[in-house]
Amino acid sequence: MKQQLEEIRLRALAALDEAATPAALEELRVKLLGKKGEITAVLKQMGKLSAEERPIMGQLANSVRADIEEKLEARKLAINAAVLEEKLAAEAVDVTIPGEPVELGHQHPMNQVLEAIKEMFVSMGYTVVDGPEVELAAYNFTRLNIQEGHPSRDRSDTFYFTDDDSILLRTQTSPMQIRTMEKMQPPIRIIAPGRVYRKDEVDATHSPMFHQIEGLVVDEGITMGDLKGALETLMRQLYGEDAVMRFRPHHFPFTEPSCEMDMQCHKCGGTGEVDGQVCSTCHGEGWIELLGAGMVHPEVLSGCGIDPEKYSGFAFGMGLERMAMRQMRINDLRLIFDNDVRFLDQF
Ligand code: 2NM
Repeated sequence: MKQQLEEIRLRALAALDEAATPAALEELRVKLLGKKGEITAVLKQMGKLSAEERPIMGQLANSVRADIEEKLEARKLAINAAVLEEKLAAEAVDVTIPGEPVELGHQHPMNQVLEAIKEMFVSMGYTVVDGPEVELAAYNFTRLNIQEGHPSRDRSDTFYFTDDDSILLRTQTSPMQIRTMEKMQPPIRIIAPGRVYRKDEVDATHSPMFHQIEGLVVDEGITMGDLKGALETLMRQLYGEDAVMRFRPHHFPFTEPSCEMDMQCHKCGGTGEVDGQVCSTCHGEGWIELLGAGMVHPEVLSGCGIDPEKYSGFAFGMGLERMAMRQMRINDLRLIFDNDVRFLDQF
């Protein structure tokens, strides 16, 4: 029996060292220590022993059982640690792998130009105003001194909503100037950027929807000199200190006197020719038309409750697409509205 027990101890400890899974350990525990296990089987033979041998064998059996239990516990801890280790290795995330790059978008070129121009006016003390695109003909035309029968009111040029031509899509942002003068007394210094609509066929330079920035300054003693100063300051900031400007007489119903402002062509330097060819930028003119402007008509001021004897003002308007096309060298207006990312990515 003594030999049997010693043999079990040796074999059990070796087998436990080999066991690699919790299931293998459990199998060994049952086989060695269970009710029908090897140690129980040996103890069942104790009856054959003498009274002196029995406690000695009992002690030996207990020490074998204790060794096996100790080993079982130690192996259980080791195997669980190994299983955990393996699981952690399998599930490990390598935080040092570089991430997928996220492609950042940017402002539309039109908004870049709009923001730049807004910023310049705001720095000169102007306020930005915003208002309805669906307007009353009264604000879009009549109160701007554009009388019934004026060609710009024609149904072939303007989008009307009603048969009596009283509601329309604004053709300019000047109704915002009227709305502002109606609400506040001078000093007034505002710009009104936004969408405007005219019945134009789409081509490289025309679209039925485009953007304008109009401006208005009304105060005591405002003159054409203030107009020239403000617009020259703007254009020098946009096109450089050496930009050359000129003002030409023009006619608008809502301003008197009225003018247009041109910039000398940067490509041909005003000669209209490049290498003996007609300049492609100004088409041989030597000048590029930038905007329209003028001194607000006294009828427009008094129509808004502003006394033209006390106050005077200047106003101007420019097309934002044309500004963007010049600045970013875009040769076809349609590209601005297509929103093809391959185009937009260039800005
Ligand atoms: C332009 C050209 C010249 C203009 C005039 C006014 C108002 F309301 F004050 F009379 N707003 N905008 C104006 C003047 C607009 O656009 C080419």
